[in-house]
Amino acid sequence: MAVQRRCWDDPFVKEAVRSSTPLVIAPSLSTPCPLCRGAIGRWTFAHLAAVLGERRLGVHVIPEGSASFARHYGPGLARGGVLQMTFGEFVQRARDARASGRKYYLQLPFEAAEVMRSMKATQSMEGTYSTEATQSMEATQSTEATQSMEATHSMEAEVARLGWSWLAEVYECTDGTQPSCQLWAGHGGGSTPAHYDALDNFLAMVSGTKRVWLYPPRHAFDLYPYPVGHPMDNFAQPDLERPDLERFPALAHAKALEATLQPGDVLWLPKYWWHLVHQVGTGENLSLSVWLGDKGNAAFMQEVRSIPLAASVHAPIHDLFAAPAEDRALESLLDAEPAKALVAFKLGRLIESVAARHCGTASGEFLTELAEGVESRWDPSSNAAILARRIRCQIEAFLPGHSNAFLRLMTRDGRLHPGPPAVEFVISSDRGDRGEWGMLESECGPNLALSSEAPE
Ligand SMILES: O=C(O)CCC(=O)C(=O)O
Repeated sequence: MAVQRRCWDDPFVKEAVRSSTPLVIAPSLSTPCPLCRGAIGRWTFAHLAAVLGERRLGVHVIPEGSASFARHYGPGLARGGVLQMTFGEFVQRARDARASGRKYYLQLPFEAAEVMRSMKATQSMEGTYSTEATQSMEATQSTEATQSMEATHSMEAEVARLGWSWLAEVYECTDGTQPSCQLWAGHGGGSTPAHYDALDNFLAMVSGTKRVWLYPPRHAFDLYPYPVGHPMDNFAQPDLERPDLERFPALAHAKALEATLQPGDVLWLPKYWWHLVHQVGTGENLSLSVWLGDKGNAAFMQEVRSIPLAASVHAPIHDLFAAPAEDRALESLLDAEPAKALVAFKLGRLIESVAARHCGTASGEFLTELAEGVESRWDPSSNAAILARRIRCQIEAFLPGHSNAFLRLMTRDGRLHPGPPAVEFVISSDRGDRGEWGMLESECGPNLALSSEAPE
């Protein structure tokens, strides 16, 4: 199925943003979406090489035969890695790529906080966005913001040309939201493997074509995310361009929405939607991601804390892998309530994180056994049994009557056990913390932690 497509001045755009419905925001009467209008026809490899000069930038490289730019690579550059070079050197390497067989992908993160702040001062946030008003406002802003910077021929001046006020209007961010952005420059053929981000995203196509596959948060467990704590725990383990259904049978349940992005298109990509992005063709491929919003963790933590733990779990613990009707009931519930599906996914990952803390690498086995209902054979005073009870009570509190099915959703089809091969990754961009789930665990974990207050 295709992602819906609407012109950027269609009132539905705001509705799609409000309701977290992915959308391709297309040109209107051949006028590109304001967000990227100032870059279309201007941002070329040659122009950016001149603008960025001697700055050394991170360029991902993958060897001949590879098509997938993971975020983290193996030791050495045998499986790919990240090199530092100027934009000009990247262009040269991209030109030589046909001979070397390698692929290069330049990824330049930058902040646009200042630009958004100055835009806010000059714009009215009221009412519906009209095409004419938009165009004149963007033009004024672009001129004012760039005049002082144009002389320096800087990336800041380039960034100021983008349609920040359109974005602020559409995203309704009057609260000082600070986007983080990334320029993607490739030479075609490579893919960014399936993953989700915890922020909302507007992915603007500037030159070349990208093909995108989107999976809703509800299908997260069908995509076999790497285990919590793995440096790629927001990535799917399988290669979704070449799915191995024998090894990853649950992939058969995950149906993607598809979109092709051309210059002037912007993909509205709500947070936690999984996405796989492929650069089509062999020419210059330039796009821009603008991430906005908050990760929703504060709301999640409040929600989890505010649910009183169920005192007991009424659902009988039986041979849980043989209850398709229960599975279907949970799946229908999550299909009907995408927001609940997202919180359920986060709760599942939190549980995985807590289990890993107590069981180490055996956590996948532990949770899989729990889903199979074997804990009735455990000594009730053992740590494992206490942890199992707390986990069940937490799930029951959030999804009454569905705790068995939820544990199954998390673990069946080998999702957690035996799990992926041992981690052997060089981390190319150190997150410097324990990642999203570690943070949630320290905030919410006490609900689940082993303690003498565990409900019996
Ligand atoms: O365009 C790409 O290759 C990846 C884009 C992406 O993952 C993102 O914008 O979050």
